[in-house]
Amino acid sequence: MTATDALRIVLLAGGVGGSTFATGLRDEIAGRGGSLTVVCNTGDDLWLSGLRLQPDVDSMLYALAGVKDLAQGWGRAGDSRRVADELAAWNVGWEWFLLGDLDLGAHIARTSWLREGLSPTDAIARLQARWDLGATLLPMTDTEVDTHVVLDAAGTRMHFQEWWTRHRARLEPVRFENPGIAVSVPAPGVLEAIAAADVILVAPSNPIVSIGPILAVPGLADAIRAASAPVVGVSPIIGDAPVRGMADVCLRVAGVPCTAAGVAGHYGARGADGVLDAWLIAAEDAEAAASVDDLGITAHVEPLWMSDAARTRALAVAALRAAGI
Ligand code: FO1
Repeated sequence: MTATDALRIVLLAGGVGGSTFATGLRDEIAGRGGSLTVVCNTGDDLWLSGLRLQPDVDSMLYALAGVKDLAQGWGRAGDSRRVADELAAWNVGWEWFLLGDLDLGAHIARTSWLREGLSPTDAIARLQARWDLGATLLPMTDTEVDTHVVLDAAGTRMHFQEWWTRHRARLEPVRFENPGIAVSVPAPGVLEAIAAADVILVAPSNPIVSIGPILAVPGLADAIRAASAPVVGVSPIIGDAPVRGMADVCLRVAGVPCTAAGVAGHYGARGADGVLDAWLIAAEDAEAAASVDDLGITAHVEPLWMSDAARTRALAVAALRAAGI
């Protein structure tokens, strides 16, 4: 690309960590006149209290709009729970899964548009039109592929959100399943964005239940492998522990070591049927650089903690630098 071309970035991301990284990226490329398309995980979506919830999409939406509850990592800042308390009194929904009043507005809007016949992509387009996000938000697929956590050989299962929020990932799973993912198709615009990208980034999101479902949508990983853009990932593991959340349990279930190199190996090198060209790891994991390089993935040691807006933006700069931009 030349200096006059607008930089086109595609980010694959989950909700909590992914949306933080996306804000830094958006802030950085705004000054460079670039465009950002976020392909968001919809594997943790669910129907609850008659409403369609898209937790990762909404975390991304709220973060980019500047209305996310940053301390909590999800939901709207300054939200209240008047409706949630009423629903609990009627024993509707899950008492352990809080739907704030402002958040409920998004769920009701989405569900009413879906009932009118809009696709999830179109509903998300309407939701994001409310704010100037500085990015385009796409779901990975319009097909419902909610994640199930299978708990035993007999196939006993629960929805991922129940396992994650009610049981705090303490029940040992046998595996995760996304029913229907084998026949899902990438949402409109996803393959086109990947093909046209100048750089493809993989956010520091949960590799198994956030990035995993995105890459499992048929055709999506192949499109990344076929893309002309470099693919750079950011490790969600620092010092052998997840930056946030309970990704260590998910990695163990999938048989992936909870290390920066382990996750790089899980994603694999593009040259070896994987998706990565480069992988950002923290200084705490610098000794893993050689084994990442041995996978055919170029390791870059960078500060990965997104502890404030400046550090988050610096991480976005580092990811673009690793892509040669
Ligand atoms: N996470 C929680 O730990 N407790 C909750 O009560 C909760 C409610 C909730 C409601 C809407 C929403 O979009 C997300 C919500 N989350 C909640 C976050 C969510 O369960 C997970 O952190 C993500 O799905 C994991 O990616």
